[in-house]
Amino acid sequence: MSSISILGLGAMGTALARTLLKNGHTVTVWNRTRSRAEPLAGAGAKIAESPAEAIAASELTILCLVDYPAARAVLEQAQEALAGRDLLNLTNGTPGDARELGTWLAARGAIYLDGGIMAIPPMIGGAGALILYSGSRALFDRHSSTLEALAESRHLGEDEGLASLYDIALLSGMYGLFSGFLHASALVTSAGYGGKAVDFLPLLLPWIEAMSGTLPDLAGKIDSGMHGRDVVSNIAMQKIALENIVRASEEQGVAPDFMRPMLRLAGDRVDSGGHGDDISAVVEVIRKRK
Ligand code: FVH
Repeated sequence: MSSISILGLGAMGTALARTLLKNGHTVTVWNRTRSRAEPLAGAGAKIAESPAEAIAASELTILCLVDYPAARAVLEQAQEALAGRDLLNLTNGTPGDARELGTWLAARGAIYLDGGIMAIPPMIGGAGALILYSGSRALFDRHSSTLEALAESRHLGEDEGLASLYDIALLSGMYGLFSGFLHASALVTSAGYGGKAVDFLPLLLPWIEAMSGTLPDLAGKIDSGMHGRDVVSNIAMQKIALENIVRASEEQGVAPDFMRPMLRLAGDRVDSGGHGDDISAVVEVIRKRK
């Protein structure tokens, strides 16, 4: 069993601390608002009086704060305690944020691993939770059995920004799904039809599953750049479908705000001569807009 400190006891930090305690680890906690630490003391955690005290207390320190400025503010209070310490940051941010923090910590002699949590707090320690890691492989290997208690672990590489890049990419997929679901639900519940979102799900879910089956083909086209290969639903046709979605939404009094950007991007590809391409070709349009 190892000793772990947790800095940040919001919903996620608390779930991490509770899971580590349940697994028999020695857990030290610190939170800006001390009252959030007290229930954990009842469960066996030690409360540190400062971030520096927490970092000094354990073999591994995990940060889980609202954002990177908060993480940096906490670490700045503990600069004297950082040299030679293992630090894992599970705060959500960008690849640039992770690399910048890695550089800042390296200058102070700390060893840094970044992580992206692909789970919500009740999933921590259970099946289906995944945490992506990048940065120090040595740190990851040293603490791998501790990390496995939290979630399935995957180390993506030494570049500290990788976990965040893949975390953000997975979240993008999730928000794409949510935005499609929200728009579709607004349509079926719109004026005059009296539909219910719950009744629509038995139609929507198999449709999404069937369309997910086209992703390997689209992924191959994205990787090869061969967007015109074996196309069954060309983008010029799909542009008209998107125009119909926008017009139908307006007729139904539903704002087409989720759908307009997709129509514009597909339209840009068609206008630049890509009529016969697959929808995968939209990737070329958004890459150019970097
Ligand atoms: N909760 C979730 O569903 C997601 C799942 C995926 C990963 N995220 C990320 O995890 C980070 C923490 O999220 P959280 O859910 O624990 O967030 P909160 O419950 O809002 O707690 C925020 C903690 O941050 C502390 N804090 C905020 N500002 C400061 C600051 N300037 N200095 C020090 N600490 C600060 C706050 O402290 P307090 O308000 O209690 O004093 C909480 O401990 C996050 O990156 C998610 O994106 C969660």
